[in-house]
Amino acid sequence: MHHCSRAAVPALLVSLSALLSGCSGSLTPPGSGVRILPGGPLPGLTRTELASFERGKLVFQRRFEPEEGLGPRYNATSCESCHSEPTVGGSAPLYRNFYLCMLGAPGRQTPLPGLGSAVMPAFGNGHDFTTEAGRPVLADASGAQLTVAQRNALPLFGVGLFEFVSDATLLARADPNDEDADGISGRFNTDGGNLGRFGVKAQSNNVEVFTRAPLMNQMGVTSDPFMGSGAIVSLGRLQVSTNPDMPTTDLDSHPDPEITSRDLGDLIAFTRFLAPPQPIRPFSAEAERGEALFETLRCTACHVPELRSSRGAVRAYTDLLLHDLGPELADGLGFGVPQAASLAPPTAAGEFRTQPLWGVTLSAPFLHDGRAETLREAIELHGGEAGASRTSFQALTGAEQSDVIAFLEHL
Ligand code: HEC
Ligand code: HEC
Ligand SMILES: [Ca+2]
Ligand SMILES: [Ca+2]
Ligand SMILES: [Ca+2]
Repeated sequence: MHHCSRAAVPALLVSLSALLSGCSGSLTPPGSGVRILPGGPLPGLTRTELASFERGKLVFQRRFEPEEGLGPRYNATSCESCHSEPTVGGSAPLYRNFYLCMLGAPGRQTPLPGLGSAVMPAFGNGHDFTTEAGRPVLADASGAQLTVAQRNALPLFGVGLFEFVSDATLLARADPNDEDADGISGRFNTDGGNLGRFGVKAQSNNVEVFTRAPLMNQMGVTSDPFMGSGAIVSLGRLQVSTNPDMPTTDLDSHPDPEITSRDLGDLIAFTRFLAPPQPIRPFSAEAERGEALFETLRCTACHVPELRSSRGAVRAYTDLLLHDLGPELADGLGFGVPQAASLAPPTAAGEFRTQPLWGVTLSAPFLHDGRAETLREAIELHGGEAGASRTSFQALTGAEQSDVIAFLEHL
């Protein structure tokens, strides 16, 4: 790997990595501005919110020990283990991937016996399964359909703003039966009651659930809920080990809950108030041409540049809806209870939430399991509803394709 060719390195890191690799100056794309490293709080927070954000960052970075409730099974000891690149709150390289595993047919899938969710813990004791090169294999498969998939960590910069996008905004974009006949049929997902916004299948409604779930499923850290009936039962058990209204519990010797409500509140505040990545301004000439092509190719049919929210415009390049990207990407896991559609099956087994593209270049590798190393590969793996967009991309000249990539690199 020659780091000099990577336009993705944030400018604040440029001087250091240039120094180390001895190739100064060539890390930012020609004609482009400066990349400001994300990781800070949203502007305009109250003093109380800001203090909670700062404390929450420390909880996010805390490495839990078994004496503090880590485990008995876990994949990592801190949130930061998987959300660290290029800085706290970001994503992770491929080696942090974990497996999801469910038994049964989509729609009626259950976690493996003895596990509370689809997440496969790699560490700890008491497994009811064995692994083949790290891949889950049931000791007693007993004929049930076994679905295994991988996940690569998502970056968290700005995602808290999705809570401030109204249901009405999401509903207005849904077109489950493709009534405008453009080949694109986005539909919303729900957690069984409330509209989904979080997770690669938009299976979760709010940051609280998507904080308590990884605490439990990735780290084995139990917690008590804040929201009470505000967070509705997750029918398919999703990534939550129990009803999210309920406290999580486990069988280690540490008394539950294993995180105080103050620490949990601060942890939620950290994710909720992380500012989005700042686009590189001004756009280079290439990026400007690429932006126009991005629209011509109809990438914007799913990667909607801007959603309205009660905290202002959210320029995330997503509609937060589910789309079928074809059999090659489909993972067979039916999280959530998606909007009814005559075109699509009742489960989200073949679908994914449109991944936001703000700051995308900072979060390689790409796609839900990190199978794409480059942005170009990610685009070329779009099929299904995005097949026409991909074909149009492939029909561009090499220079035009580079313009599209340059545009993405500026977001
Ligand atoms: C073992 C790796 C790992 C750990 C540890 C981890 N995460 Fe994640 N995180 C992921 C992956 C992978 C996803 C996408 C999962 C999915 O939707 O299936 C994700 C998604 C999220 C999302 C949703 C982002 C979005 O765009 O919708 C939030 C919020 C989140 N994580 C917060 C946390 C918090 C808080 C912690 C610590 C309690 C944590 N994560 C620990 C890997 C991890
Ligand atoms: C039909 C909806 C749809 C269209 C059209 C579409 N995309 Fe996507 N895009 C998605 C979904 C859904 C994902 C997430 C797939 C996954 O995680 O496996 C995604 C993921 C991506 C990613 C990877 C992001 C990441 O962080 O992993 C890139 C880059 C991307 N799209 C670019 C484009 C470009 C460029 C176009 C136009 C040529 C385009 N997309 C058209 C739905 C769409
Ligand atoms: Ca525990
Ligand atoms: Ca449509
Ligand atoms: Ca316990």
